[in-house]
Amino acid sequence: MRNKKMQIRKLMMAAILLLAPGCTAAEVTVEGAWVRMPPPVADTAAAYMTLNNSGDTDIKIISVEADVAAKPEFHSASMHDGMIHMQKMDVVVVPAHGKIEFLPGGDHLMLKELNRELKAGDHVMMKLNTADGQAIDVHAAVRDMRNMPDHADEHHH
Ligand SMILES: [Cu+2]
Repeated sequence: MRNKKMQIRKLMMAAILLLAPGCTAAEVTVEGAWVRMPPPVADTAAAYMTLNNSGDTDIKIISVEADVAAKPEFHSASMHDGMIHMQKMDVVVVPAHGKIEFLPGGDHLMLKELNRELKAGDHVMMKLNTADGQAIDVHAAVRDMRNMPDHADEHHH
């Protein structure tokens, strides 16, 4: 009797799992997004965030939009001969059951052609468009890092 009950339960669980999909909810979640306050004259600012993918498939981000910049783009940063080289990433892959981190001193989202001045506490809205047609909203606050001690090791632009 007990076995039968278990079996029915298992069947019900399976049915629920089968009904659930087509699941349009984004599997990518955004963590700790922020924008570094640029100097007043700058027309670019760097944004940082961690993208987590809880899904079974890699998610490809193929374009970015931002309310404060005409040309947001992901950049990879690498060190050659003591100099940081940046390269535009046409596609950002968030690996299945993994994450990709954009952190100070490393890869970042560059907000190019800012359309207004950014001040500490301002909110920036970004949208990441995936190859499979999802849009991931990113909300980030602008932070003034000029007096932060941990930023001495940085040489961005
Ligand atoms: Cu850059």
